Amino acid sequence: MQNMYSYAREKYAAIGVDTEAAIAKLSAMPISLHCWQGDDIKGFANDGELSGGIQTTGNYPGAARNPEELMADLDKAFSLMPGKQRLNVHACYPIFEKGEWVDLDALEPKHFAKWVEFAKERGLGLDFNPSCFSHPLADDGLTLSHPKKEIRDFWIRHCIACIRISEYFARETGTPCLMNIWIPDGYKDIPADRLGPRKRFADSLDEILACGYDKNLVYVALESKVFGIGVESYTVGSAEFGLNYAASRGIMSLMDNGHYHPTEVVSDKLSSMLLFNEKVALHVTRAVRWDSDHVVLLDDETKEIANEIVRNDACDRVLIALDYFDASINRLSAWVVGMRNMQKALLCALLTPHADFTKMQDEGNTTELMAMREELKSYPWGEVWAEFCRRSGVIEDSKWFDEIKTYEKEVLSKRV
Ligand code: RNT
Ligand code: ZN
Repeated sequence: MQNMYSYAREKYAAIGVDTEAAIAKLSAMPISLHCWQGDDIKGFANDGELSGGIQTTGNYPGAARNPEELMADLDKAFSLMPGKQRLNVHACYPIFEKGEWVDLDALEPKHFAKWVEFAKERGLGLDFNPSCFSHPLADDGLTLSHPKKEIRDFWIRHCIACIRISEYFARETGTPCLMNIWIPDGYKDIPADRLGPRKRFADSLDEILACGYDKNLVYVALESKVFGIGVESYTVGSAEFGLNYAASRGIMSLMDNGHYHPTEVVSDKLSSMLLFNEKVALHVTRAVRWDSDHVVLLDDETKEIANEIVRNDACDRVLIALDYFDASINRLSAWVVGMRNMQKALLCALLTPHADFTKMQDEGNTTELMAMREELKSYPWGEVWAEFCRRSGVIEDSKWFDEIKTYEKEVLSKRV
C-alpha cells in the first residue's frame, strides 16, 4: 500500500505536484453534509407531505423516522467519509420534547439543542436553512412573496427565528454558520405580474435582514432557482434576482448547480463570483434534464467546479455543501458516494499543475495544454486518495459498501 503511494508521490513530483500538500489541503476543507438526504426531507416539524417545487421519488426501505434514527444513520455515513465535514440542518428538523410543538415561526434555539450536542460531540460545524415549504401556509407555492401580508409575515418571522438559531449554532460550535434562504415561490403558468412578487420578496428579505445579527457568526446566503415542479413558467427568486439582491445587500449568493438552464454550468460562473465577492456558497448536486437533485458523481462538471475552486486559490472562499435527495437507493450510500466524489474531485484539482497549464494558455500553447491535461487523467490519483483515506482512518476502497450492506441488514431493514 505504502509503496503504491510512494510511487504516486514520485510520479506527481516529477510534474511539480506535491501530493503531501494536496492531502493536507483536502484534510482542512470542510464540506457540509445535508441532513435531509436521510429521510427524504420529511423532517420532524409536522407529518405533512413534501410540497413546494421539490420532490423526492422512490421508496427505498429504511428511511430515518425520528431524530435518533437520523443521527445514527449520519454517524454511520460520516464513518465512511475521510477528511472534514460540517452538518447542514434544515429548520423542519426541530427536536421537540415529548408533547411539545411550535410552528415554524416560533422555533427557538432550544429546539435544536440536540443537534448542537450531536455536532459538538463529533467536532462538526453546523449550517442552517429556513424551511419555506411543506407547510399549510406554503400550499399555494408562495411564501416570502405572497400577496397576503399575513402570510409573508409568517415566513419573515420564520426566517428571523432561523437567524437566531444560526447565531446559536455559531456560538456553540465556534465556527460561523451559513444560513441559506431558498423559497419555492413561482407560477405554473405565464404570470400577469412578474415585478410585484419580486418586489415583495425583496421587501421581505429586507425585513429579515433588518432584525440585526452578528455577521461574523451568521453568513446569510440567498439561493436562486430557474424553475421547479409546479412553477415551470416563473420563479420569483431567479438567478438575476438572487445575484442583484445579494450584491446590493452585502449577503452571500448561493449557487446550486442544478438550478440553471441545462447548458449553463456553475464552474464557469465561479470566477466571476470570486472577482466581485469575498465568499460564495455552493450546493453541489447533479442535474439530470429537468431534475436538480441526483447524487453527485465524479463527473466532468463536479471536477471542473473543483478545479475552479482550487486554481483560483479559493478553498476558504467557496463554502461547499451537498444538496440532493434520492429516495430510490440506500440513503446512506447516497450520502457517502456524493461526499467521497466531491472530495475526489477536489483532490484531482489539487493534483493538477495549474500554474503550468495557465502558462501554456497564456503563451498560446494550446496543443500542449490539451495533450498534458489528457495525460493527467491517467495519473495515479487513486493512490493518493487511498492514502488520504488511510490517514483519516476510513476505508479507502469499495469495501466501504460492505459496511452499508451490513447496516442495511442489521438496522435499516428492521424499520418497518
Ligand atoms: C431546492 C433547493 C434547496 C433545497 C433544500 C432542501 O431546489 O435546492 O436548496 O434542496 O433547501
Ligand atoms: Zn439547493
